[in-house]
Amino acid sequence: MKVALITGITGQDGAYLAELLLKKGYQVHGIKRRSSLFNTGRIDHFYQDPHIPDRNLILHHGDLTDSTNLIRIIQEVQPDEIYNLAAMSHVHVSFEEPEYTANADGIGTLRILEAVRLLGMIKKTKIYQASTSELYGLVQAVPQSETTPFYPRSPYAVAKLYAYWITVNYREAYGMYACNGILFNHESPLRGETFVTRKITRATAKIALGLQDTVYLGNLSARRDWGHAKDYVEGMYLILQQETPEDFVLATGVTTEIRNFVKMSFEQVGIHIDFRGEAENEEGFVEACNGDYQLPIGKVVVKVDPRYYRPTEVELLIGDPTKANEKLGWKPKYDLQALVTEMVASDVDIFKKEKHLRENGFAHKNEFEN
Ligand code: NDP
Ligand code: GDR
Repeated sequence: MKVALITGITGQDGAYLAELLLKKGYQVHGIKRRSSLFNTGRIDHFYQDPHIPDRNLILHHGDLTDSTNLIRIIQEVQPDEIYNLAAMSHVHVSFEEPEYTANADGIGTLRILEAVRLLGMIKKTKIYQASTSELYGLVQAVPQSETTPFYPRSPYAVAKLYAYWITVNYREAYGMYACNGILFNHESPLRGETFVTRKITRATAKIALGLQDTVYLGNLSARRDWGHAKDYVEGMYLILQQETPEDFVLATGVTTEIRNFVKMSFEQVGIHIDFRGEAENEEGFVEACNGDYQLPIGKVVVKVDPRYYRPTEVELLIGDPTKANEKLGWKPKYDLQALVTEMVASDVDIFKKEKHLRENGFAHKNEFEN
């Protein structure tokens, strides 16, 4: 039985990847952080109680900022494959926590590589590093491929640049099987609530159901290449199954403005949104509403709040997945429409339940939106 260790197993990608590897017959170990509240919501549906004999999902407390902890876990688990997905992954927050981000996202990767090297496991253990399209940053060329130069634009991206190159360096210096997956944005119903897609699909559901009036967003003109996380974790797995370790871009090759994602999301509930011209603080208002949900025409439901602007922005991402198509046989199954449909349906479901609880006095308004 193959053994995998996933850092960041409680995150969006960790949850989908763990499920995929369990289906493939792996024994899956995951590192989760100690927290004051339960933080395993995304993996609870396949969580296995520690008292189950021969269970194949095992969680360990750990942190990418703690070398001795990582060395001990890797020594105990003896993984065939490590998927290093743990990170402070929010670009905007990285401007507020730059040092911590460098520690977890940059040096954290070094800690994993060094642990494998020091434990003499170079020949046994393959390592996947969660690299990112944020590395491309300020546009140098499009579409962005494995050979496009990097120009990171945030403390997050700079930390991930270190992680990218230290992975390449350990591969070249020590012959490690260590690879970067340079993944463009991928989303799902499990996406963190403060990333823009999920923020929009949640707001769509809440506004349609009368639980919220307005959603405040930042730069609506940025463009992203969005795929579905389910497709992307398949790609991560394939990257570690090749003869020789290499780096791969995973992307859809299609780019879309944030404001168009807003429109697509609201269309799902029969609400047509129009934006007022090209002014900096343009607002989005209800142009037509013909679904089950009724909102007055002209009602402003999208507002721009500069607090969500980033000090330096990544304006345009569009990936070229040709290498992954050709060498891995990887092709995304979801297009953006299918992704939006699934995300909105999931959030409508969640908030219908919440509405029901609220209306019957079982829930309170208690939310912190970023
Ligand atoms: P999430 O933010 O959903 O998950 C991040 C995970 O890392 C969580 O399990 C989190 O734990 C954990 N984590 C954070 N800090 C630490 C730490 N110091 N020690 C141990 N664990 C930690 O991210 P995604 O699943 O979306 O992304 C996975 C990886 O892929 C990340 O490295 C991200 O930067 C990268 N990436 C993501 C892309 C995307 O579009 N989703 C695109 C390209 C790269 P907790 O649950 O306790 O917060
Ligand atoms: P990103 O994702 O920065 O691309 O990083 P995010 O969804 O946070 O932002 C995408 C774009 O939307 C703009 N935007 C807003 N973003 C947020 N979060 N909130 C808003 O209100 C808002 N309004 C507009 C942003 O300015 C940006 O241009 C994600 C993360 O998963 C990283 O970990 C990963 O490496 C990259 O994707 C690829």
